Amino acid sequence: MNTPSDHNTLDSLRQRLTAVAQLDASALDAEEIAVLGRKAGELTSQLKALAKLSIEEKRTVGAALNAIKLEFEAAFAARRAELTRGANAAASRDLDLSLPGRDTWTGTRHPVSIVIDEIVAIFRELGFAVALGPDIENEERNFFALNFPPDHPALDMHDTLYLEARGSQGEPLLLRTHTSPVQVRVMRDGPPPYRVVIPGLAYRNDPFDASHAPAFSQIEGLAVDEGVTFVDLKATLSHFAHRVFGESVKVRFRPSFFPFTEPSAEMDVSCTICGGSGCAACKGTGWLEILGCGMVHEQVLKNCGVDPEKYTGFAFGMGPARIAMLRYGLPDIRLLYGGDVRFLRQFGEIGQ
Ligand code: 2NM
Repeated sequence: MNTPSDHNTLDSLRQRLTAVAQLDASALDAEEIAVLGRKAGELTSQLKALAKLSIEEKRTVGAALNAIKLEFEAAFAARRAELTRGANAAASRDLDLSLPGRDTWTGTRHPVSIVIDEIVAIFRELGFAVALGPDIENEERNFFALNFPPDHPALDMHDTLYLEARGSQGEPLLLRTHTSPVQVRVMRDGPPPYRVVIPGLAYRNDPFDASHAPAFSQIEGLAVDEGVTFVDLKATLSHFAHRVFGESVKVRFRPSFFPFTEPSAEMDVSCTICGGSGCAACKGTGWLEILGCGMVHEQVLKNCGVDPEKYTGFAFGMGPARIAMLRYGLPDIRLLYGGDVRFLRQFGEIGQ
């Protein structure tokens, strides 16, 4: 080992001193220990070795070593401060407070949901309650209780989606083809009066095209009480049409046929696009078909435990997707079920 009196020793310490200003953070820590460390630091060892020198040497060499020790301490502190300033500067370079905030996209009400909520709200004002039921049903509630004959084409596998699973009586199960089995459940659940609307999904074995979806929303309604007549049906559904499409639309009822109603009708409103003069939207007729309706068939009331001598009622059904297409001028139902956010966000954010 060199002695403290060696010029070599002091020279090499001075070189190390100048190098401190270039060290990175971990090398700085290591060098501080290597030079000033209490057990094995180079300077510490040299200071201990002063003991072997003469009094004269102790004075001069000791002073030089102490001076260089102070310089090391100052150099380590200065380099450490410089490295900290550099790190802070780098962090603030990465954080640009002038950037616009990130867009937080909260989603929208789906146009079909907007229409469903609006229709339900109109009927709730009239005293109708909302009723719900399961999507999986049996043929009895989906067809037979509703007066569909056993050879009705709707029962065919081509039209109805049957499940492989069986019901509790071993009977075939299917995805309901309309929400009407819920009306059957309502009527069997207790005596009239009933005033209910049933929003929900229905399923048909249809290819997905511009006007059909294999799963689609429906809203049906049922009003049964003593003395309910076709006048109540017309007044209720005309009021509804004016609330949805505006007071200025004209309303008409055309005779129609459904297995579960007699008489049956379809309700049209004057075309909301051309005002009734005829255009592409109404195929030149001036009218748009909005819903099907009728007086609940006697046989349906009987099948559901309601006495047709005492009670009468009307029922109706409509497709909110079709109403949304008319309302928003949409040419293809697949726009509503495609889930494309660029399409959906045009209907505004939640709360707007
Ligand atoms: C429609 C059209 C006409 C209807 C009938 C019934 C029930 F259960 F009371 F018999 N529910 N829904 C009905 C009547 C549905 O949809 C186009």
